This record gives sequence, structure tokens and C-alpha cells, in this order.
Amino acid sequence: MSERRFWVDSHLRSKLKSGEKIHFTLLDPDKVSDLSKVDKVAEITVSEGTDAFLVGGSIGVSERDVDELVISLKKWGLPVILFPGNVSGISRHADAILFMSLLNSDDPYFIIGAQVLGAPLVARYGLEALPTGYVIVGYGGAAGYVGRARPIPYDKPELGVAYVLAARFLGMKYVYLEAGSGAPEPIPPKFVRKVSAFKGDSVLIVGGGIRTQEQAREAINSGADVIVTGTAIEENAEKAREIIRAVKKK
Ligand code: 1GP
Repeated sequence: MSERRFWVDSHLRSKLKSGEKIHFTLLDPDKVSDLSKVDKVAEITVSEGTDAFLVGGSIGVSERDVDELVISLKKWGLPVILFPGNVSGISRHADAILFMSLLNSDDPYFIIGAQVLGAPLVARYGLEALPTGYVIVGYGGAAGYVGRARPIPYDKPELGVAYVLAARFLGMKYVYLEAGSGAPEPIPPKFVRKVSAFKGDSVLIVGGGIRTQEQAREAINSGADVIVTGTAIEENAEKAREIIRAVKKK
């Protein structure tokens, strides 16, 4: 276990309390084998004010790959948060973990099975667990396919509302609305707006398919607390600048 650098939950909540919105830069260990590319992404995103690195992916992720990526990101001084697709996504070097249950999976493994297998590692490594209801919407991508989810249609926000309420009543402090990495369209603002009205004290994370400053801003204006971007930054690290600025704009 490495020395604790952050209490991530209180760090993020104090930013939100001061009226700031949050941006997470997602890096998938399966897609960024070249660590010099990681440095470039980090340099740009840190200089623009991204708030944390999210590390994870749905397929082809070994614990060793995650360790290497986490270690290379820690030098930038921001929280490194695990976003695990499975038990192999847990690294002792991270600061925190989105301890997620894929609420709309049909497979108990992704609702509670993997969590039971991973929990002893989270405890042994001293990772801060951020209890997260993970809900797949629309396209779903690899996360939806691998996680055997029944994605909520974009035109059924009332189902999203029911999930966010269930997540809150189960004590989850974070709810992640996921369109799937590389989604052709992000979750519609109307959907985010309806769901966010019921989020209570939970932190609403929105990701999947956000590629432009307009889309990032629309999600924020609709009530998202945290915007996650992976693919857009992977394809063109410079793209991060306008997206982060749009999230941070007051
Ligand atoms: C995927 O929500 C994240 O889990 C980010 O999606 O790669 O489409 O930005 P993108």
C-alpha cells in the first residue's frame, strides 16, 4: 500500500460544493500501451485543469498493465481512480476505486459477484472505495456487451430516474450514466436533466460519446457533476482542451 495522498470523495465534493464542475480523463490500459503518449495526454489535461485520472477498460486489461499506467500517472499529482471492468482492474498503486455495481446487468456477476472477489483486494491495498451505481444507457459499447446489460433506451429517462433512486436508497454515493466508450451519440441532455433532478446528494457522472465542447457543456447544464472523456482525448489529445474548458466554464 502506498502512502495516502488524497481522500478523493471529500476532495471532489468540496470542489462541487464551491460550484466547480469536474472532469475525469479516462485512460484505458488496453489502448495506451505507449507511455509517452500517456505523458502527452496528461500534460495537456493537467494544464487545462482535469480533476482526476480514471483508469480502466472492459477487455484486455491485466493487473500489471493497470499498475504501470497508474504509476506513470501519479507523478502528475492528481487523484488516480480505478474504473474496473473486472477484478483484474484493481491496482494497489491507485488512490481510489469506483466500487461499481452494474445495476442494469442481467448477470449477478457484474452486480455483486466481481465485487465480492475484488473487495478483499480493495481492503488489502487500502484503496478508498467510492460506492457507485453504474447504469448503461443507449449504445452501451463494450461495457454494455461484456457486462450483459440491458441498456436503457435514450427515450426512456423515467427508467434512469428509477435506477438513480434505487442507487441512492442502496447508499451509493455516485451514479455513473454510461453511454459506452465511443458511443456515436452521448446521452441526450433531456435524459440527463430528468435523472439529475432525482440525484439527491449523489454525485452524477456522465460519460460515453462526449467529443465536443458543446456536448460536454450540455451535459453539465443538464445537471451532470462529472464529465468523463476517453475516446476523444485518445484520438486527439488537443481535443481535451476545449472539452475541459467547457466543463470548467462558470
Ligand atoms: C467510457 O464513459 C467513458 O466508459 C468514456 O467514454 O470513451 O466515449 O469518451 P468515451
